[in-house]
Amino acid sequence: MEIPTASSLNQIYPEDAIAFQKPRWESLLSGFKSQYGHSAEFVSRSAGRVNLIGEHIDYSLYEVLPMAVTADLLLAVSVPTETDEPRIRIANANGKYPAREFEIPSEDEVEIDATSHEWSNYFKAGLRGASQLLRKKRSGPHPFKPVSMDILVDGNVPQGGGLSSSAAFVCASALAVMKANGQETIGKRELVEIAIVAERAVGVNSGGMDQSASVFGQRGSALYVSFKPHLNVTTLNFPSTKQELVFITAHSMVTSDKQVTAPVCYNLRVVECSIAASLLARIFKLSRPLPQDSGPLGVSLRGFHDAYFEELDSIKDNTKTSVSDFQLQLEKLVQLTEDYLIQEEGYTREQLCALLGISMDEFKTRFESSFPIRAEHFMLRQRALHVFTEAIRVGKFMKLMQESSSDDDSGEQLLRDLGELMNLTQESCRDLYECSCPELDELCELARGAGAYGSRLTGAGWGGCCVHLVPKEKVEDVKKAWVEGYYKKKFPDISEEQLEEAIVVSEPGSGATLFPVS
Ligand code: NG1
Ligand code: MG
Repeated sequence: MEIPTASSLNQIYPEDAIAFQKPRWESLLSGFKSQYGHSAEFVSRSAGRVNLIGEHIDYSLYEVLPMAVTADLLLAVSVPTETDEPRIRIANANGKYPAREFEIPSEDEVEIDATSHEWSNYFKAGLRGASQLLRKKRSGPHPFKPVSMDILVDGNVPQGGGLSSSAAFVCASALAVMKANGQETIGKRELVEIAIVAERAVGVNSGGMDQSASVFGQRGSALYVSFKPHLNVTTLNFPSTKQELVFITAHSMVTSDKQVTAPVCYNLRVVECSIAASLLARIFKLSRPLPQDSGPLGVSLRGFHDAYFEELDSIKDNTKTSVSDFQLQLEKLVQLTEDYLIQEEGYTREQLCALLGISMDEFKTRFESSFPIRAEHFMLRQRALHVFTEAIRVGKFMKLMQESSSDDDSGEQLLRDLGELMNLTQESCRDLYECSCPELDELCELARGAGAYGSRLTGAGWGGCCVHLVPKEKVEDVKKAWVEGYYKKKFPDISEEQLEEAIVVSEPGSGATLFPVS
């Protein structure tokens, strides 16, 4: 499946978005001209996303269910030929981000300082990923030589909002670099795979959900993304119920700066999950070490899951019952976690070294060398319980979506069931994964009180957005509850415009696209 080329905005956006998008694109292209004195040649675009269910399990290689949204990241690009050394000039339509210029090393990797919070790092990550791929593709007698690019960026995915502005930026950048360097056809999966690895260079050991949704987005559909045995994305239709279902996102106005908080939040969770996988493998004396997989640390809970059940099958030990159904396997893993990862208070490094039979040096190499983390206690029990139960919820959500399409009753029960799964996710994120915050909890409570069927944080959490499944006739009630019970109370000076930006009815949008400028 290849990245589509669009010739009109109608191919990218829904009808009612054109009135807003047209002037936005026009101002991007005229802004480009005034910035560089010549016209852009093409626009590369990739989308933000809302995750409906499956939170913090992509890096453990479990399936997730996001959708792309209409908010996106645009890169207007030209390829100037008159420069001596290949170089990048990049500016942003948002004045908050200063213009940058740098040379592209012709053989080495482009350098990214993950410790500095620099907006152009996201472009560099895309550039790095695309260059690696181009080098591989053109390794013959005419090796890859990067071209210069002039770029103007315009993004309207809220930053630090859990709608994945970062992945939209990295994917659109990698796509732009491919196109600028003459790679006219690019596979969607190829683009996603390079973007996943590339984004980690920015300092966060992320999974692959965001890039998958950003690139594969399909107007009107949700996406079912699996990572094992390899990346696979299928579209999933929404059930056709009489009672129309609407997803609304609300921004808590707490910006979660994932890069800054990574050592105690996101990256620490990735490490905890990987340690849990290693420890479970050790406890159950698996005969072989867990295979290296595509997760950020190479050893994932899904890796343990598959190895454990494979081994059960192969020894055909009658005292242990083999389970082939995926959902039952997950339930078994929940039970094993409860029975064997018993330390509610967490595990110290010293305890883990003893339990894993490794030295402190090895522990640090395996779990702490990619990015620094800060923790005294590793909460393996809670994190693994979240991951396994969340994977179960994704399976149930998916099944409900699929089974219901032919259902012609009002669909209320179905929406309630879907909503209930979302509510359980929120509970698990709050209590077991500890990635919510009081503001997100509050927005969820208010929404449920006003008629939402399901409310949960979306994305990494610790701030940012939450997503709500709301029957259409309750949308106004839910908005009112937030405005009066949250926004106006917490931010008395909040403007109408800010409110409009904070509360968004999210429609499933299309993914990465190239747009030639004539
Ligand atoms: P955010 O912070 O919302 O972009 C992150 C990760 C995802 C996934 C979710 C939690 C990146 C690029 N994305 O999303 O891979 O793990 O959190 O489900 O870091
Ligand atoms: Mg992000």
